[in-house]
Amino acid sequence: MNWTIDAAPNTLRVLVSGYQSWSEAELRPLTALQAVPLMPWRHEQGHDPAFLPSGEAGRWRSHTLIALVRPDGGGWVGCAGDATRTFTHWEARIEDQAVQVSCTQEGPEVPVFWETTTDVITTVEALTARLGEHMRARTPPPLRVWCSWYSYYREITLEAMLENARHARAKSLTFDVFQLDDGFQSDLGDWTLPSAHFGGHARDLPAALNDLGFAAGLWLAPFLVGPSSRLAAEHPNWLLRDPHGQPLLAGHNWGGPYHALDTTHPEALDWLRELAATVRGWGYTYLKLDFLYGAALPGVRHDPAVGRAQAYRMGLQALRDGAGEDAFLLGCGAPLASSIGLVDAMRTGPDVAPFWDDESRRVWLGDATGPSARNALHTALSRWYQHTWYQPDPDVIIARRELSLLDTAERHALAGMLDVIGGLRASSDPIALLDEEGLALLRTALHLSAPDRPTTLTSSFGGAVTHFQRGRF
Ligand code: 9PG
Repeated sequence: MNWTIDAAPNTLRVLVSGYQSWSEAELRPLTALQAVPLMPWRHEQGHDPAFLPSGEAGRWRSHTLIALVRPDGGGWVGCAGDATRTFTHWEARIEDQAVQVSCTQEGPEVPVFWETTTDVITTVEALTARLGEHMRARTPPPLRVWCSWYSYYREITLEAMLENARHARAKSLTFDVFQLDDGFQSDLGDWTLPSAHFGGHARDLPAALNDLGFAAGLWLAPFLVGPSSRLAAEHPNWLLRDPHGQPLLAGHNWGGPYHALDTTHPEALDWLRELAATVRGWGYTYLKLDFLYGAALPGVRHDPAVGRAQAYRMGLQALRDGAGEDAFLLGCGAPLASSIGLVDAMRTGPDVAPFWDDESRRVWLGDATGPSARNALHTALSRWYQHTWYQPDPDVIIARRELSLLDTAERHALAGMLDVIGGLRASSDPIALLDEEGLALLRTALHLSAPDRPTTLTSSFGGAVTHFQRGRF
């Protein structure tokens, strides 16, 4: 499908949404350049390798949603009508001083919306809300989570989890969940085997956390498989393949490349269901399901009739089935719109880091998907409308002064923005490292303003009523 827009290209801005949690979402002049990482080995982790930014000025690619905005706030909005089986790809480009927009779909053809509007913001909210009609019911109020990643990283231990939970209780910090992140497991895929340094087993944590008054949360990258894992050795036929029949390289992290599960393989789906049921049985009611893009990569699948979007959805459905309807699932590194209805919350930006910006990587290497407070805020704010799809998770605040390069203004900006974005409130600071100022900032960030978010989208900023449904947050 193609449309020609009747407007001077240099008067327009373009809104793009990004493919997955860590991809950049932004509003920019249409004539500007959409960045693409100069390192090809970074493409799988931040982008859809089958629909990368073009790297040409004046040519913008977006998943699910695109908008072109005139200086008066009016313009044009395109939005997918369904994201459960199909990826919808948009491109806006300048050709002969005119603006062309095209839409292609990967998967069974589904309807798309294309609207001309006097108010882009309202139309974006209305069309994306339709896509979100099948979102899971919001769990009121948004959860407040302590997560081990942004201070302990892979060095987390059972004892450090408990020590922080004890300190949080002693200081009456209002966390709902204590979530153990990456580092407890022996390898990607070998989730029930502990790492050498963890000092115990992940199954021993939930009861102790519950005793301290917190729900237990666990990180998994359920679609990834380490090349040296037991899972890869025992079930090589469950791996997504490249066109040469080799296990597909699904990205580079943890000191090397890794593979992904083929979620069209019935045994792999059974294993996923069982994995989620197992950790639920250990007492984890909150699961952070990370690197979910792995199941949606282009590759050769057991069932070639199943497309990428659908394969992804099948894998996520198996995890939901295993975890149970009442488990709280947070998606991360995940194709965004394709997760609607299966997750409760979703990371809507790249990782926060204890520094503001990484200019060398963002600007000079063309990669704004890397960790930094700036990248996290920029992308999560550019996805403001996605609260009708899931609870947004803008990632953690950092209130500590130690082990951080953030200055006072930056720490406060990060904490304040979480309240603006709404959704999950999270922190990762070792509680014992916080001085009085840090504790005060953390308490402020954990406080939910009410209402957290509008829940109905009948707002019209053109002079009519702005209607927020209050209560039930
Ligand atoms: C654990 C972390 C934390 C964090 C997640 C995710 O592109 N990359 O190589 C890349 C690596 C790690 C990463 C994101 C991107 O962080 O967002 O909260 O759980 O995994 O390993």
